[in-house]
Amino acid sequence: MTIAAERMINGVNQERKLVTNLPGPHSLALLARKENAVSSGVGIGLPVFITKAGGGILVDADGNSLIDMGSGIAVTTVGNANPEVASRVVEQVANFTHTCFMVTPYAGYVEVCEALNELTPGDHDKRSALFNSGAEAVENAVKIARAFTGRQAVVVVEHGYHGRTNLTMGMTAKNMPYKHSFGPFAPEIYRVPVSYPFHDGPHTGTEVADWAISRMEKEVGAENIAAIVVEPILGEGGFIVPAPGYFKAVADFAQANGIVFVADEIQSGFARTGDWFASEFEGVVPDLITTAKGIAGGMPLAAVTGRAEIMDSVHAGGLGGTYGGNPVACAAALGSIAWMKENNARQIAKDIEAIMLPRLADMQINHPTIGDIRGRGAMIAIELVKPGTMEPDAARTAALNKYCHQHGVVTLTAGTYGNVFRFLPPLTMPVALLEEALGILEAAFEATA
Ligand code: PLZ
Repeated sequence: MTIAAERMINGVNQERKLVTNLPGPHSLALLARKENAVSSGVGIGLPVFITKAGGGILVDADGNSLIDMGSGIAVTTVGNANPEVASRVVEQVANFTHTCFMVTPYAGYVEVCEALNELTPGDHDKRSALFNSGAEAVENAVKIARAFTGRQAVVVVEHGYHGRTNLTMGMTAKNMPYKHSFGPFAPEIYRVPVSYPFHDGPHTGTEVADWAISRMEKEVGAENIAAIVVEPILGEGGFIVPAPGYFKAVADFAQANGIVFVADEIQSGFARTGDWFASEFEGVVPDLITTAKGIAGGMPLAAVTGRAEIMDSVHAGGLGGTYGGNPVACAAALGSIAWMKENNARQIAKDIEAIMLPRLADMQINHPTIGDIRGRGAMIAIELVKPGTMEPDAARTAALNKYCHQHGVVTLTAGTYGNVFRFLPPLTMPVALLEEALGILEAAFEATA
């Protein structure tokens, strides 16, 4: 086992400890101020205000220590305030904070692009460009694919999630809370079936890929498609792992038709699933890959990486933005990537899977509401149904989430039907804390039965 066993990480005692009800009085006071100061459109999962974090623990304003099973939505893969990230950020921030790479450049940006070109699948000639958020990376992947192909159509899949900007809202499948009342959305976005093994009955991955391909041919026309954008494991959609063959068949169709195949690895990337990138599991080499979240240990950074001839097809000056590849975020990314290499992050993710999957399978025996257990590495989920049916149980999912929150475990839900409970622990999660969190989940099943 390579998972952390220390009691103290980054000055944070690796112990769940509740000294008040959650949220405690300091958090409640801050929440009242939040309600007066922050748009109510910005929601909060668990309103405990965080003051310090590290390893597998978040400490709140009342001195409660909570187990972090979400990593800030798959971001702090190397742990919160990982010293390797924090020290490089401190050094960079003291030297200079910003120049704008397009005005006067700096080495960190180039070094992050070199690392991305090395770590992403395929040994062809690659280039990268850096941005601030996942949505911005997806937008730019579409811009690049359109410039390269001279085509307009963008194909996405059911249950897909790509962001909250206008284009990426249109590319996202789920209405609430992402799209409702925010249209009209950008044109030329087409949605095709995705392999969802738990719901596909007897249909195989390649069969569903055939339906998707037929839809593209008949409804869009392959020669009109600039890009197909797919998450190799669908994140917000509920950690849907397409059946073997689906992802590959769609990628092969893209290749055969001059379509740019874009893997959105913003949630699944950077060692999260036990490979550097989830595409590798099926041996798919995407033309372009979008990354963000886990790339920089919590600093905002995103990227598009891909085939040199595609990335270089854009006119000079066509890609950029004031902050894209900010030097502090680049320093954080270099620290995060160094930590992942030095600590064999991919193996840690596999170790976490090896603890979680059998434990969840045990729970399923007594709790048949667990209809499906899926995911890879440190990206694991359960889908909850009314026992013996396929009917989604969003109410039970919410009740479980609430129980975990009240007992000091920060958990997240997901899924188009709101019935997926997902786990994204940081790779610095000590084994004992991971097991404790699973114990609380089991108690949550009993308490909400
Ligand atoms: N593509 C695959 O998972 C972000 C969204 C949280 P940004 N997922 C978390 C929320 O409710 O806004 C995501 C993703 C995939 C793109 C994105 C978008 O990344 O950095 O949030 O823009």
